[in-house]
Amino acid sequence: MKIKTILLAAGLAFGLQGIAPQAQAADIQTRLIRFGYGLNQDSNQGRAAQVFADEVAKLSDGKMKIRAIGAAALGSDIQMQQALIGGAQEMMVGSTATLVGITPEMAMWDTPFLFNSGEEADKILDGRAGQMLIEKLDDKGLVGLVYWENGFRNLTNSQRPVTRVEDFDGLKLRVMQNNIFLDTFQRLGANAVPLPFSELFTALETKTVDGQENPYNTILSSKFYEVQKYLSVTNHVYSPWIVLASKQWWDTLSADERDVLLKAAVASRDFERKDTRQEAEKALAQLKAEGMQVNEVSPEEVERMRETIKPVNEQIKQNVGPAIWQAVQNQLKAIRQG
Ligand code: TK8
Repeated sequence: MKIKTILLAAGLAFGLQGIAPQAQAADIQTRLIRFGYGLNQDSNQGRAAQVFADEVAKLSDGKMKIRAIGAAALGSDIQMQQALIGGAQEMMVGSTATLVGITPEMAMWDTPFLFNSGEEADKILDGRAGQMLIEKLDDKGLVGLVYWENGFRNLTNSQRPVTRVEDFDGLKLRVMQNNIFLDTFQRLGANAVPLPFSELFTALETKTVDGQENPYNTILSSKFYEVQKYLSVTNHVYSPWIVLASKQWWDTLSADERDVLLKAAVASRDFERKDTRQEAEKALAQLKAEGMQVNEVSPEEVERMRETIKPVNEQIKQNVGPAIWQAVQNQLKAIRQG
């Protein structure tokens, strides 16, 4: 009898205690979230999208469902950005370079030879400067969550090995849809053609363009080696990807729901960078095995390329403004001094 009373009291106590956490239970609704991306499902982008989806499901007890849709099935980067702004799509991941039309400051990340390593990029992107740029998206109808690694870009083409600046001459190169990339490759002497990534494979296959530039991972996962003979190791720029949400939709979410998405985004970012770097290390050998002819570019020639395209920095400075430009330079200096 006594034991029963104690148990009853304990049960009551637990029951009462149970009420408090329940009253504060996470404010999470059942939601279906479309998350679009441009690369194939079997790519570093696709794998990280899956990690994001799994993480969101886990943190929301399965209430928030990410439907990850790859291969640009929801549209090119720019089309998806517009869908987010209009509230017709919830989330996406894509290149910061394709955002420059909406947020000119994003051109910061198009600065040729800005970063010396992925780790250096992480520090800047996850630090104050990266945050300053993310904030610029706010009044454009977009919310930026985290940066993923697209990576150092390298040149491929079907015509010839590019070992010197002169080899760019007349090459018809697809570039991302942004004036900085257009200007950069025009200065090198190429005939630069802006095209969405979603049209790139076909453009290469039909020889509408001779070449393109992207990280090893993408050259591999998009099977560009099937239609491109030459790969020149230029590492001319480090490209981030950015995970975006529709601001219109984000504003309807509870604080708990936003928290789930932010935490999952950080987890996906950490996974993605590791995965991308591991893959990149092996990718060059795989591309050679697929028959690509790979050439290095000598430090002297890299220096000549750097000098040739230096004037684009002025254009970028104008786009981003002196505050952000200087913040990045200062932070880089601090990192390099250790
Ligand atoms: C994928 C693109 C791609 C980018 C490009 O949607 O366009 O070349 O490097 O990753 O964002």
